[in-house]
Order: sequence, then structure tokens, then C-alpha cells
Amino acid sequence: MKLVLGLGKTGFSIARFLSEQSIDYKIADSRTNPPLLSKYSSAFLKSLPTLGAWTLDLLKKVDEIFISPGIAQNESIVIWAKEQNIPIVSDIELFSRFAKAPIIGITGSNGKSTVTQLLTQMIANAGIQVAMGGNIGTPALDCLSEKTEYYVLELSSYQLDYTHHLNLIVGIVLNITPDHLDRYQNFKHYINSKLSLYQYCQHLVINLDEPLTPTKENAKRFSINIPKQADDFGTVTCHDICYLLKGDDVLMSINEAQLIGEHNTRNILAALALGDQIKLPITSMIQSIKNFKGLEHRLEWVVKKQNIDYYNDSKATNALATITALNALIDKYENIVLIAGGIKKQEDYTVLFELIDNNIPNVVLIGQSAKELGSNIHTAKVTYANSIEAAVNIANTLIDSGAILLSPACTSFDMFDNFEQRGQMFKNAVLVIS
Ligand code: UMA
Ligand code: ADP
Repeated sequence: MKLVLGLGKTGFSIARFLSEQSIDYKIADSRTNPPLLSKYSSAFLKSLPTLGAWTLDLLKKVDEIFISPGIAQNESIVIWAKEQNIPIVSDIELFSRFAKAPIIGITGSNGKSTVTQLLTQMIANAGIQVAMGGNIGTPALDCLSEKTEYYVLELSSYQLDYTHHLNLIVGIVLNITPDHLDRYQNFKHYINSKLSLYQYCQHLVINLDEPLTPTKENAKRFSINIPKQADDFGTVTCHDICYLLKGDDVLMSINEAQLIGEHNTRNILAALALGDQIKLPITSMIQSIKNFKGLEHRLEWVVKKQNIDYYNDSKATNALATITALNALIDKYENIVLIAGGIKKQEDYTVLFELIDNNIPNVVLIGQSAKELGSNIHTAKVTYANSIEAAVNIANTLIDSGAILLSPACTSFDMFDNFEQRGQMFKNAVLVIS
């Protein structure tokens, strides 16, 4: 008997898959009302879920556990299962047992979704059947199809922690910065979790600018700098224009891409190196880069109205993400109004405050942390607003040309359901401006 732990997207997809395979399972969630309960109950009447606090009873007659990534390793059920030597397996490992086409794995602290999406588009543009899933939103098992020629999976450290067997044709660890430290004993454990991806790869892609990545032979390499070897991807800046390079060959000017910011140049280089490892034609990859609009809510250009460009970066829920967005726009615009605020994270915002004071004339603050953020901004003019619509209207009165950027550096839960709703409401408010 298998035990499925968690009744979110992942647990649901595992239950559906096991049912289709006629494999006996039971399913449990520590929440009394997990998000997919009603959907599950109407689809799989035969195996009713056990809800509420974990009990030892759950492990009776269980020979293998399929676990959701949201369940931490220090949960009692995980500790008991380990004591009883019951294997604990991620949906990713289960997926890889059944996937017939090659799998590409993408992990890292930042940029995973952008690179996953761009690479998927590159593969599709080359006329190859490709399926995309994992941490990006669609559980891997929901992607399984006989027709697929490549799978592109975004992998979180949570998923990697419960994965011990995986066959990747190529994989990448994009970058590693402190994250999820509530789930890991320390940063070193998080680093090891991310780097574990490389042990599953036939071919590797390495970011030369990430010092935490060990050098590996036979890896395809990229860096924001001039390539060191003929096969490396990199950039060169000539007369203020940045060009993408493979070795000495100029591929395109970065101005031809719709993605902006140095972080996105790195993401593009990563996608190129991954695509090159599976021998996608360079010309078709270049076309995909030019066509790629990026992901919603990540430094997403919304519209230009009366000389003002509006950007929605609602996904920026921490200081570093907002720093990244500002750095991408500061060189492009003389006048920027930043709309920020929400629930502040327990992290150091000093660098963000300095960046604002040195470069941004106007800030409009919303949400629970507005006053606290405002008290740390000294040079920029700070205005407070009590809704996103009011923030947009105030921002509009502050400049005649330039950019208005929503990049909150905070989570959204004080005023919105999630960052997606915050971004959508920002866009709605922008679009009604006359
Ligand atoms: N939970 C319980 N009890 C349980 C099971 C879960 O309390 O029995 C809680 C967890 O602590 C967590 C939440 O429920 O806070 C959701 O966990 P889950 O594992 O049920 O989540 P799923 O709905 O299955 O979604 C997961 C990923 N979520 C997490 O890793 C937390 C989704 O990534 C992923 O898109 C989906 O599988 C499909 O693969 C989301 C995410 O936030 C976007 N990922 C983190 C990130 O990107 O930083 C890692
Ligand atoms: P992830 O899926 O890893 O969360 P996304 O592609 O969704 O990453 O991007 C989320 C945010 O992370 C972006 O809005 C940007 O602020 C930041 N980001 C994206 N790519 C990078 C990168 N290569 N390096 C640093 N920060 C990045």
C-alpha cells in the first residue's frame, strides 16, 4: 500500500496517477480543510483522505510514501517513516520512473520560472513536442504524455530533498542565494539541496558567476562576461550596447530581447546554454528570445500612456527582488515612481533604502509596513496610499514621463489574496487611466 502525503496540487496529481495505474493508496493531509479536498472527494470516492494531525497509524501496511513538497522534513510523519525505513519519494521521482522522453531539470534561487518558460518556448519553436511542469505550477505527473519528446521541469529544493533517483538529460542550478531558511538548518543545507540536482544529470550547465557552483568538466558554461572558451555563452558591451555571444560569435544585441535587466540577460544565457546542450538550432533559439515577453507579474511591461511606461513586478515579495527590478530600470529612465509596501519580510532592507534614496525621486507606499518603510527613506519623496488604485493615481500626478513600477518588496496578504491578485489589480488600475 502507498501513502500519499498532502492534498494540494501535488497530492492530487499523485492520487490521480496511482488510480489510473490501479495502484492501491491512501492519502492524508495535516490540514483539516486542504485546498483540493472537495475536488478530490468528488473525483476519487474510493479512497477518502485522512485529515488533521499526523498519526503513527497512517504508516500501517505502507511500503512507500509519496510526499508533497510543502511537507517539511521535521514533520513527525517524516521522522516516523524514516525510523521505520519506509522510503519517501517525491512526485518528481515517481514521474521519472514513467517518463519515456528526456527530462531537463532547472533549479536555483531566482529565475527558475523565467528560464523554464523560455527554454520550453525555444524547444517548441524548434518544432519539438515539449511539456513543462514541476514547481512552476503544473505537477510533473500531469505532464506525462506519450507524444512528448522533451520534458522541462522547474525543480524546487523541497522537491529535490525527497528525490533520490532521477534521470536528467541536462540540468542547471541557476544561482544560490539564501532562501527558505525556515525549512533548512542553515544555508549550507540549502546549498547542498540545490546542488544535489547535478548528480542526476548526463549533461550540465554551469553559471560561472555563481561561486557556490563547483567547476565540473564537460559542462556547458555561461557568464555575464566575455566567454573564456569557444563553447561558452557570455556577453560583451560595445559602444554601450550589450551583445550575446557564443565564444567569439555575436548572436544578437540584448536590446532586441523584450526581457530587461541584467538578471534576465543571465536567464537568457542559461536558456541558450541548456538549449545548446540538446542541440537546438541557435537561429531558432535567438528568434524565441526575441519573441519572449517574460512572465506575468515579473517586471512585466503593462502599457505606455502619455510618455509613462507602467511595470508590474508584483512577484517581488522581498527586498532583493525589488533591488533587481530597480537596477533593471534605473539606466533606462530618468524618472521612476516606485509603488511598494505590504507585509515586510524579516530581512535587511538597508541596500534597498540606499538604492531608492540615491536614484528614485518618488515612492508611493501601501499596506501594513508602509510607515516603517517610509521612516527609512530619507531623500526620496514618500507618499502614502490606502489602495492600489489610489497609489496608481498618486503616482500618475508625480511624473510627466518615465516609469511607474509596482515592485512591493513585501508579501501581499494584508491587502490581497496573493501576488497575482495584487498585480492584476495594479494592471486594472493602470488600464483605466485616461
Ligand atoms: N501542507 C500542510 N500539510 C500537508 C501538506 C501541505 O500543512 O499535509 C502545507 C505546506 O506546509 C505548504 C502548503 O500546505 O505550506 C502547500 O504545500 P503542498 O505541498 O501541498 O503544495 P502543492 O499545492 O502540492 O504545490 C506544490 C508546490 N508548493 C510548495 O512547494 C509549497 C508548488 O510550488 C508547485 O507549483 C506545485 O507543487 C506543483 O509542482 C509553489 C511554491 O511556492 C509555487 N514553491 C516554493 C517556491 O517556489 O519558493 C518552493
Ligand atoms: P523563480 O521561479 O525562481 O521564483 P522567476 O523567474 O519567477 O524566478 O523570477 C522571480 C523574480 O526573481 C524576478 O521578478 C526577479 O526579481 C528575480 N530574478 C529572476 N531571475 C533572476 C536572476 N537570474 N538572478 C537574480 N534574480 C532574478
